[in-house]
Amino acid sequence: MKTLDLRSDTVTRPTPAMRDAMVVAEVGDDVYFEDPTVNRLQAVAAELLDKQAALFVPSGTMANQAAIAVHTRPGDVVLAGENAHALLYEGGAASALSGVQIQTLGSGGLFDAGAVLAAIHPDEQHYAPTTLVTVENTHNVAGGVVFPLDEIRAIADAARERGLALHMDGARLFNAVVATGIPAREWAEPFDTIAFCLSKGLGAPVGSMVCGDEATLRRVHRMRKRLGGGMRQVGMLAAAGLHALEHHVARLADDHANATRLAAGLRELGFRVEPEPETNMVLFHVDDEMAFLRATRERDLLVNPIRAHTFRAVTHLDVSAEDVEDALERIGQVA
Ligand code: TLP
Repeated sequence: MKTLDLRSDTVTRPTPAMRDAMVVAEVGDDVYFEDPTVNRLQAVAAELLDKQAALFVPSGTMANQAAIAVHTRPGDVVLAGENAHALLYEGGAASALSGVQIQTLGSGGLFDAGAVLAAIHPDEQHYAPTTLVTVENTHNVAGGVVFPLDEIRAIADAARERGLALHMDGARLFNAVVATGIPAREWAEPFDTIAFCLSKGLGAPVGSMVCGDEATLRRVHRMRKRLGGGMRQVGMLAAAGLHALEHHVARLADDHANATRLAAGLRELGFRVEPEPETNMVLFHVDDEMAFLRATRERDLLVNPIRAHTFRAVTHLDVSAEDVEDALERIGQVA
């Protein structure tokens, strides 16, 4: 039986065409700025997001943490949505490496400008300075929800007025782009830094980008070095990223359609699906998580529990429309 892996869009394997592009990539020592393929990827990313500069980093975690480090000082407060990846799933890096506290706002990954204004600490000795707002778009455990651009703009206005910096964890920014038709540069405009991943829905084996103005990116660059992320002949990985940006953005619409079909099928089987999928993730309710996990694993179907009674299924490059029907059939056998 074919293993159906719906744990995450991180599990994709490079396509034959992507592997071909990797094999023939020109390379050089990127610490000397001499890898032409990395340089091209960085130029393409900066252009796409209409920012002055972009930097190739090994992971989404490093992208977020390098950005948090340059926007803050130890002791500061960073505002973020509920269950932000940078808070829950980055090994405690924000506190361990930058010495900041993350304060969450709103629910389901979303919050509004009023919540930001209400949370900002007064400039008084008792309080830690609030210096950064981060927005996760789309959200990894709230069900791939898109953060509405109007709300982002209102948050950015409020944050700027109070002197806060803005960072977007856009690990799945291109899912938001494809779901809304709003170009990446419009999403990026309100932010000082934007991180996006090549290794999620875009299907590259590794790599993320941090984009922003030149002065900020010089500081991110030093932070990447400090974190051990200075890489050498990584043009082969950058080639995968370039291939992904060229060939795997529009096809995210297929993942979204597959997620919508999966949600409908799960409902037909009697599952409560919430929220309605907007992108490539489906969250569904299960009473007995352990029994469900065991029964699905026995049928070579992989899905992750993400909190009590809730499973996450993610569609991606290696999951076809037929695979979705197959997954529904296997779930039907255990439901
Ligand atoms: N998310 C992974 C897990 O770590 C939970 C997943 O399967 O969703 N930002 C967001 C919004 C993410 O979802 C992730 C990975 C990251 C950052 C970190 O990226 P990597 O894994 O490249 O460090």
